[in-house]
Amino acid sequence: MDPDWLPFHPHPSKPHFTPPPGSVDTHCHVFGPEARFPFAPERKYTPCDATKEQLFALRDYLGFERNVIVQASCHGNDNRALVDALVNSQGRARGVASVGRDVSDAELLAMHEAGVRGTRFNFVRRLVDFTPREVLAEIAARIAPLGWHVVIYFEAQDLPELWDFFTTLPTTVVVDHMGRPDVTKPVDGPEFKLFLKLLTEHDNIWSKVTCPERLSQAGPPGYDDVVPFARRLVDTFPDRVLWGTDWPHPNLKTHMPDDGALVDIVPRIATTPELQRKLLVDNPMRLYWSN
Ligand code: 0GY
Repeated sequence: MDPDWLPFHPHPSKPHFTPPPGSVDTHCHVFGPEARFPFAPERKYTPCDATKEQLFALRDYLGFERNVIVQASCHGNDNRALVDALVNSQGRARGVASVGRDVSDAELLAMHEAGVRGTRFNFVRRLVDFTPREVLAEIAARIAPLGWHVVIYFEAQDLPELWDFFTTLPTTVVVDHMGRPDVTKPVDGPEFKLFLKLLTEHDNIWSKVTCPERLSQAGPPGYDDVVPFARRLVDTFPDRVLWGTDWPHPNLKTHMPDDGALVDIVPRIATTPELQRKLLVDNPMRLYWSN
C-alpha cells in the first residue's frame, strides 16, 4: 500500500442512532484482497486490503442490512473483486461497476445477474485518466436497457463544464458526495445553488449525501460545516437522496473517521423518522432492489 495510506478505523464506536430496519449503506468499496484480486496497473493509488468479510462485519455492527458496493478506481475496469463480494452477500449487496466501451453484452448480463445495477463515470482528475464523452455516452446507451443507472463523481468547480453531458444522460443519474461542494462557501451561495438547480431541473438526478469526512474543514466528530449542505438536499429532494459510509475511506490524508460517528450524523441531516426511512431504506431499495 502507499506509504502515506491511512487504513480504516480498527474499532469504530457503536452508533447512538439506530438505523431503521432494512437500512442500506449505498456507498462503500472492497479493495482486493490484492493477492486474489490484484489492483489495476493504471491505478492512481494503492490501498490496504479491505475485504468483503470486513465490509459485511461492519454492516452488521453499524446496524445496517444491505450494501451497495461501488467499484473503486484502484481496480480500474476489473470488477472481479466487486462481483465476488456481490455473489457472496446472500442477496444483501448490489454493485456499481466500472466498464469500458469494450465490455461485451454477455459480460454486462453476467454482472447484472451478480447484482450490478449501475456504472460509474469518474471525472476526478487525480483518480482516473480522461475518457472522451462520446465513449461514456455510448456506455450509458448500452447499460440503459438493463435498467442500470449512472453514478457520477466530479468536483463542484467542474459542474458548469460537465452540465450538458450530465443532463443528456438517458438513465437515472446519481451524484457522489453532493458533487463535492466547497463547504467553506455558503450553502445559499452560487456554487451550491448550481448543484441544487441541477436536481431541481432534472428529476432523474439523485445525490448521495455522503462523505462529510472528505469535505469538512471543521473536522470530526461532528463535521458541522457539512451538515447544512446534506440537510438542504434531504429536505428539498427527500425521494432522491442516498446515504453511505464510504468505508474504507480511500485517500483521506488528515484523519480516518469513526464509522459509528458517521452514522450518528444521519439524524442531523434527515431530521424526522420519515426522512430517515426514505434516505436509508425506501430510496435505495427502489433504485437497487426493484429489478
Ligand atoms: C470515494 C472517493 C474517492 C475514491 C474513489 O474510486 C475511487 O478510487 O471513489 C476519493 O479519493 O475521493 O468515493 O471513495
